[in-house]
Amino acid sequence: MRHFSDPGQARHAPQRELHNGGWMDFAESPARFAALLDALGPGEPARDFGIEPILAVHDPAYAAFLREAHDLWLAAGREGDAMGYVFPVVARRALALDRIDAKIGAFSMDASTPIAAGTWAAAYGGAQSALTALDAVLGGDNAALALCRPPGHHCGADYMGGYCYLNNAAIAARAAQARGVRRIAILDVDYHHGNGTQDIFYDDGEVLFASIHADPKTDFPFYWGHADERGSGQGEGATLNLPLPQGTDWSGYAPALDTALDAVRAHGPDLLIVSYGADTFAEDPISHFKLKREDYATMGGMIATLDLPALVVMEGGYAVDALGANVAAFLEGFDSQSGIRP
Ligand code: Q9C
Ligand code: ZN
Repeated sequence: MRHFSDPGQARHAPQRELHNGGWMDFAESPARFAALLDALGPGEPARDFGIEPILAVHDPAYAAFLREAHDLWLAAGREGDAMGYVFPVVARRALALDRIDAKIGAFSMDASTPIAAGTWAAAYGGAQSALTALDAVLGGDNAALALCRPPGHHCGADYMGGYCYLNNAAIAARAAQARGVRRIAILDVDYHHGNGTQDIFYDDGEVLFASIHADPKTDFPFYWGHADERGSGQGEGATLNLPLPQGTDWSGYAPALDTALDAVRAHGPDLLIVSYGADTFAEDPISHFKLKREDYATMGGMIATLDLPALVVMEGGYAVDALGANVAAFLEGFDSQSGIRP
């Protein structure tokens, strides 16, 4: 399948993140993007579809904040990356948001999502990559890959978190709907639960969100992704969470993937969006599953047997030296099975 990206995606380069009460190097580094381009080749450039498809998902005040946050940080006399430290768990909407510290807390779910000088350019470029790859699929490609970086699945309509600023999968889903594709399935195979994507579509019965992830009892993002979250209102039953324990290898993962694929088939979508994270890899430095490179080929092949037009968007994966090969294995597995009916 073809792949798409924007050079601006390299411009997001925060220095560090808060981790277990101290600092560590920022795991979601520009080196991830370089490794993907090294392994897969340069691919094709994203086209610019403008801000509207982003605002079909994200609150305009949040998007404006993302764009200006680092400038406000510098204007407040700070240096380095903008980071929040106070979070309004009470009366979130009623707050006066004058200081950068108030804004950044109100638009965040965590303190591991710093804003650097190039963050907006990178997030915007990544969203355009997803829209460009979507356009290839709606134009007749059976599948396409958006090399989004930063990732997207932890951020909601009006909050960032988990290294995510714009929800690329959600933006693509809403853009597809605007072009007449009503029923969509989002399959999230990143190690972490895609809480932002779940939030955005929680009441929406047309968009299935199915996710396989580390049990939030033990893993980020803790407050979402439990098996009893199944959607609400019109969306009741259109959210499927399949949490798995730390240490899960392919023998534990494959049955969950079968369950998720059955749910996708039952939903009857016209488009599949895969939020693909390679942080399920055994050697991932911040995650605790035990998948091997060859498992990604199997996974890709199983997903391809759905026989649906598919947009793949990159989410996490922090074993930088192995990332390119892990993504390539997934693509080879997918492409080898695509067009073959189950
Ligand atoms: N310092 C994605 O994979 N915090 N996000 C972990 C380690 C956040 C991962 C703590 C992990 C978010 C897209
Ligand atoms: Zn992840």
